[in-house]
Amino acid sequence: MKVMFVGLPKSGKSTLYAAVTGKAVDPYAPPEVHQAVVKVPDERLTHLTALCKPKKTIEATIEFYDVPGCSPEDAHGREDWRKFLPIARQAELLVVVVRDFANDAVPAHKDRVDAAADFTAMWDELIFADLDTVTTRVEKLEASLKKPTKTHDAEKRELALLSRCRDALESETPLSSVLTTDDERKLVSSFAFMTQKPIVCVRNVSDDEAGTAEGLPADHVEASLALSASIEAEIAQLEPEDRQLFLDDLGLATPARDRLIQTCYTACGLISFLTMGPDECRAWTIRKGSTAVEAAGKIHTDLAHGFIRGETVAYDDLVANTDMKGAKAAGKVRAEGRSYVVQDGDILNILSSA
Ligand SMILES: Nc1nc2c(ncn2[C@@H]2O[C@H](COP(=O)(O)OP(=O)(O)O)[C@@H](O)[C@H]2O)c(=O)[nH]1
Ligand SMILES: [Mg+2]
Repeated sequence: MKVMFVGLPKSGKSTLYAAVTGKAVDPYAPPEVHQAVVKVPDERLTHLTALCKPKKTIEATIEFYDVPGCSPEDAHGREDWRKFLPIARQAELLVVVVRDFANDAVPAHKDRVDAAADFTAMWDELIFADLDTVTTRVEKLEASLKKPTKTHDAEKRELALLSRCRDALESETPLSSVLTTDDERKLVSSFAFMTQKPIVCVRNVSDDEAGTAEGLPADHVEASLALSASIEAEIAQLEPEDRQLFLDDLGLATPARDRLIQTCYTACGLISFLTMGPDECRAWTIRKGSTAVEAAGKIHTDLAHGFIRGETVAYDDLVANTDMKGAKAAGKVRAEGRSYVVQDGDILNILSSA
């Protein structure tokens, strides 16, 4: 999964990126996109590893991107930001970071601390970016339809859909509400519209609010959470044994990295299933609602082709019965067919003729 941090300048995107990835960003470097792959923390996988002592353990991963800030008020600022849009369009999820902390040393963008207004400003930019794409394409299609071409029917269909998209964007409706069928989404998939992506809103609060603040209520978002990016970036630098003490002091159960990753999973409709054995214990990411044969295909296409059945046990059932042997004895290991809907935390063993 690719996750992109977007927001106004000085909202704390790079600080949050450092907190989540452990990689600091030089604030004086020229604006550029930063990218890092983060292992998804999963206590279940840690426990299975302790149980099986496999040769290797492979965590699920998530890619984070830090995109330079957007200054919509001035034409250059908008143009500069739009240079990064082709990269931002590759994201499956946008994390909009809004500033809600005072810091005299680093004045806020336009000297304003107003998280709700900043979220709206960023949201408008996403709408404008899509509207530009749609308008340009509509004009091209209209011109093309005036000439005799063999592709008229397909062009007419696309034009009808994009005209609906344009109307929606003009009334500030995200394209996720317009493109509701697989056919519609396929027809315009090459545009990778920004307002089609799920959004998580992060309210970046001051250090003293780190343990108490709540997420910003905002329209069009899948989830909202509050954190203090600067304190979380400090926590990320600590040795693991000191980290929990620091978090306890702040009244936090887990670091922002874990909370954010969990929120991204939920916002994208993703879950994890696990595989275990003497060679390898591994966490896999799939869409919620995926079937056993789709999960098999995630591991290897051959496993899906030759699918016979999936031996399945819920993680909690395995733990409650100590190990796989115990779970089997307690009747908790089920044989499931190809259409079984995989649940978060299922431990799967796929039997295949391949
Ligand atoms: N007090 C405080 N300062 C922060 C916080 N988050 C970021 N900053 C500071 O604000 C400045 C801008 O942050 P940065 O992450 O570079 O913002 P970006 O422009 O959105 O990438 C940096 O000097 C950070 O140290 C926070 O939660 N609290
Ligand atoms: Mg930055």
